Amino acid sequence: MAASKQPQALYRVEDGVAIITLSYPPLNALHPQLLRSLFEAAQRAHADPAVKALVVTGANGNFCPGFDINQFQNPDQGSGGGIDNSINEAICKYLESGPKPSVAAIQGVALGGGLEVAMGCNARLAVPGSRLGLPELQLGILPGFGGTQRLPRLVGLAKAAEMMLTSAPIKAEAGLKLGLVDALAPPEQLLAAARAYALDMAAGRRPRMASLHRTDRLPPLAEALAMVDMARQQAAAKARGLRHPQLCLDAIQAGIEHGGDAGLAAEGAAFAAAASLDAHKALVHIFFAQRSTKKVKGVTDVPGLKPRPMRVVAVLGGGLMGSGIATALALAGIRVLLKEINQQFLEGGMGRIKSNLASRVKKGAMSQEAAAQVLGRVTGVLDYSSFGEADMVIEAAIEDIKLKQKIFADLEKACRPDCILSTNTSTIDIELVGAGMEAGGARSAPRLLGAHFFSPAHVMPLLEIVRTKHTSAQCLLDTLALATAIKKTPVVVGNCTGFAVNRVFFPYTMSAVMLADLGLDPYRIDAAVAGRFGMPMGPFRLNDLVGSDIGLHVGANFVTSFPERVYVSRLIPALNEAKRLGEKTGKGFYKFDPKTRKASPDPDLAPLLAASRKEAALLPEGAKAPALSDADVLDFIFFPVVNEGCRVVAEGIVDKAADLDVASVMAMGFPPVKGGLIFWADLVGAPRIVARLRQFAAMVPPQHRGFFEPCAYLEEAARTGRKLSAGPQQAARL
Ligand code: 3H9
Repeated sequence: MAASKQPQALYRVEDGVAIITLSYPPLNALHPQLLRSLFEAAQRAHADPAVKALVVTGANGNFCPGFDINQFQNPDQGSGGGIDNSINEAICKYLESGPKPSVAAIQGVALGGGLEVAMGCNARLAVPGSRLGLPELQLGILPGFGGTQRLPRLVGLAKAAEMMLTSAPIKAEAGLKLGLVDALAPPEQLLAAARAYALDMAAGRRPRMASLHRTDRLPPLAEALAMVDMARQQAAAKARGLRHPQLCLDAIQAGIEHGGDAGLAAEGAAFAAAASLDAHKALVHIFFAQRSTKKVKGVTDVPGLKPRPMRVVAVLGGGLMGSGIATALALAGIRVLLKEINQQFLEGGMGRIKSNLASRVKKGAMSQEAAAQVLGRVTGVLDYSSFGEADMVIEAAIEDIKLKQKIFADLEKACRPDCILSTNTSTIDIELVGAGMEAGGARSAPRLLGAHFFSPAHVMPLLEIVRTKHTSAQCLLDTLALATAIKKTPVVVGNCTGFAVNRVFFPYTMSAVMLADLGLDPYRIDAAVAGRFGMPMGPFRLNDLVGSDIGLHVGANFVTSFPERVYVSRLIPALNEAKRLGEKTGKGFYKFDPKTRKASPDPDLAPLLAASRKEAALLPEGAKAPALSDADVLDFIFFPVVNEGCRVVAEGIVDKAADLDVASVMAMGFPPVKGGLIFWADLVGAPRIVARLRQFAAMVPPQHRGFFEPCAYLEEAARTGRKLSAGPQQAARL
């Protein structure tokens, strides 16, 4: 069916059944106009004497991904997307208890409001593999078309709460077992099967179920309330003070205590409350920001430019990063040449890939046979003789500039002229990496780029694609397509020391170390950053995960590139000298239980801290550590991070501020409910950030004040009220 771009419910009658097709490309999201049209179509079917039953389905091979999320960002619609609950309830009630029975015919996805419309129908037929779920919580809201009431009544309370709280969809096959799906049908038979099912109900050959009033799947009241209570505790532990999961559970509880109709009213109120919270705005922002990173001006909009096939990728280096990258590639069906410098290292690299796959098998994410097939895609090599096959090379050797330059000189000779040459360096200027190639790298410059993965590379969701001013649009497009193929979110960034992600990471660690040198307890700092702010872990715990040696090495690049705004402490070098490298040596800032690897504070750190504080001399002799609250600690750590983020935006290292938001969430673990670094900074407000940076600068001796110096972009925003997310008027594009 050729679908118009207009949101509408198409209507036709076949064999006495009204087929109502949700149509709004690409996936048939429930635009308010589509909802109105669906209501009219349902009314028309009920009024039509030739119609005995209704089937609701979707155009474009898809059912529906829920309410149109764009409406949540539409200022004309007010908070919550201007949802008219009366029409939505009317639709579901009409389908559920109107004069004629209804069936939902599902393929692709039935998510959020889409699944809620389907649950309003008297039965659901689905194509195997289609995905059903209520992921509203991931947008900071809760199901608002009756999902909090109907799902528990169809699949049971425990499963329904799990589906809503995790936002994870289930496959149609699982839905069949749980009672969410009534029958499966292959795509070509879906409509016919749904029609027959609907006619069976109309003729009384099958019972007509109304899920809102079912009670058979709900446990006795006391048991149900205990379950809700447990879900509340789990949600509170996982979601650190967030209100919307609790609001969702409020609605579920109301329905259990007072029945489905009262539950619907409670759901409406809870939905409105959640929709007014900052978390909702932040999560919707992240939803769209994540999708917009794939659209790169001058690359994805070039007419006729298409990604080239990526069949073979060579990975240089089988260490932690290289083996993770090779795992990600092989999992996506790509053939991998894994090159190492000797047999022993090669075996180590292959062993790491095997164990990455084994842990997936253990978690039930894949079968033994599938893992063996994936491993079969990786060929270990010790020289460049097979590199002519490679469509792309990803170099993941150690961070030694001379070594990398030699490797790229060799690669230029070993690879085809159309092969993309990329480096996984985390900080080094890409042009420097390529400088050892012929004509100083100029000849191969268009195919040279950074492909910066984050450890563990087969798990972490971001790929930072670094372009130089010479990188060709074709090579960028190919790498963007590769990112999608290996299920990573790509962010294309400009070339500089640290690119986007590590640029904002460096003040994060430095301000934490400065606080420790000011006399604050590192464990307390970590507790505030992780517990109160919501980062996955604090900066000292992160140092132990990454390794003090790596921290020192990476830090040195920043000291060279940005000497006017670095804080150099003795603390990390002292940890290195004491062989306290972190988890890998059993101790760093923390000590690690050799068996469980659990981190705990280490009293042996005290002398190192004392020595570092003495040498830093940030405070006058004998002065006490400043009395900073946890809120002060968070400002001290995150405002320099925002400041550096503003430089990244102003220099055009990222195309748009939203790209940095995505990168900060996906690589740094910045809490998504805060919407990413710059989105959050706008909520805090540039004037407050600038004022606080000035206060912090005044706390330390003059030679360290450059660390807090607000950049011109941040200052201008503070002065003019311009949003930091607006981007520079004229980006100093690289
Ligand atoms: C809701 O339903 C509230 C209700 O309870 C009641 C309220 C009272 N709206 O992700 P993709 C677009 S809240 C608008 O790249 P994939 C998406 O932006 C909703 N647009 O593909 C993209 O557009 P573009 C609850 C939507 O295959 C294009 O479709 N539902 C919506 O990787 C392709 O998407 C959700 O939270 C939408 N609802 O993933 C589900 N959904 O091409 C949100 C998608 O212009 N959606 N688009 O960039 C998803 O999780 C994924 O998009 C999905 C497909 C799994 C469906």
